[in-house]
Amino acid sequence: MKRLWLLALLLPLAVSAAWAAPARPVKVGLAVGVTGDIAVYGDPIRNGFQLAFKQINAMGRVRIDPILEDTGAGRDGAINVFQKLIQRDQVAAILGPVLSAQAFAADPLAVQAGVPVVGVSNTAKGIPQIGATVFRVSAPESVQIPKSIAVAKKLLNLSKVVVLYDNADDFTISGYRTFVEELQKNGIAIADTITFSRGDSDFSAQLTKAKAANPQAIVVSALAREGTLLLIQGRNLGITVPYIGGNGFNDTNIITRAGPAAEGLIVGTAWVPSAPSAVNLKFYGAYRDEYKREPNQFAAQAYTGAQVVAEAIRRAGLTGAEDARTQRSKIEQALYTIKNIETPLGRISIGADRDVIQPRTYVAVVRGGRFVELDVK
Ligand code: 1QQ
Repeated sequence: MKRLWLLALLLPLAVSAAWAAPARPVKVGLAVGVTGDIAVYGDPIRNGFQLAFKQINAMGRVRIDPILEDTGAGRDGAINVFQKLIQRDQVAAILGPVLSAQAFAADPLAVQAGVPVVGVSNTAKGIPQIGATVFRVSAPESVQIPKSIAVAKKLLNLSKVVVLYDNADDFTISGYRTFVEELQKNGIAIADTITFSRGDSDFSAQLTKAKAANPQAIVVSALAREGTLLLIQGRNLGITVPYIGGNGFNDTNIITRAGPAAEGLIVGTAWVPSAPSAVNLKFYGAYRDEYKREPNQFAAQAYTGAQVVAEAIRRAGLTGAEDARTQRSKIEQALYTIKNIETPLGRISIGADRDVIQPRTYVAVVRGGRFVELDVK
């Protein structure tokens, strides 16, 4: 009798404890290119995701099963991974893919299936406009480039540049167009516009032409591999003027590889290690402990994307028992409610247009082998 009494007393406790942490984890797909020439982005992105989900699951308010799939560096790889995650794994949401070009190719599959996608590194124009389930936390180049050009103009007293861009990638083409608009708005003359294509390795013809135009700076819209080669080969050809790069240059590997040729490079960035918020300090320290290296912008954005998806899952009240369709539509709705949440990128919101609203972004210059925040008043 006494025992029964005890059971009656403890049963509600046991039941509510079971309800507090969802019975089944919610599956979230991570579509990341960790091989090929975009691994410089994919590595820190994967790390940022995995660190965030480890911490989130340890806190126990939601349970998430992150499923990592390597897209490689191309469009087809991204399409295959999206198909697998959506159909085989029945994921509730997808984080990724790395490149805007991959997002334009693969995100429509998720839109079709009603699966929310949160981009963490896509910065071309038009990403959330791919469809009603596509969101992003990565500040677009249309927000970043105007700041880099304004700062570079003041710092270098710019009146004449050459523009070099990769005409075979959606992000680099989009960035190129934004650079041109901003240069024109600022009255900076474009002495020459020179193209190359993703996969090229010898840029001597382009750089010789650029040098001949005698610019004060070289504006470059490129991904990391080509961007690094442009820095190195430019320096070898005697180009000493600074480069102004887009988001593709946002990684310290470029400095490690290009060495002194990276000095003076100016880049807009969504994250700086020194951002003093408690969330950023916690992220920075935990990342260094886990991976024995500094995080970068891509890691910080990935961590933020994971936080945003987890918060949407929490707000949607998912237990893990719902069917995938219900989970997907509830997460999609909850993503619109993300306002002013504390992340390593600062206090960000998701706008009605599904794009990130990030109050503070930065411009950095490479000095002494490090990215240094530029604050030109
Ligand atoms: C894009 C980018 C690249 C630099 C991805 C890391 O911003 O493709 O949109």
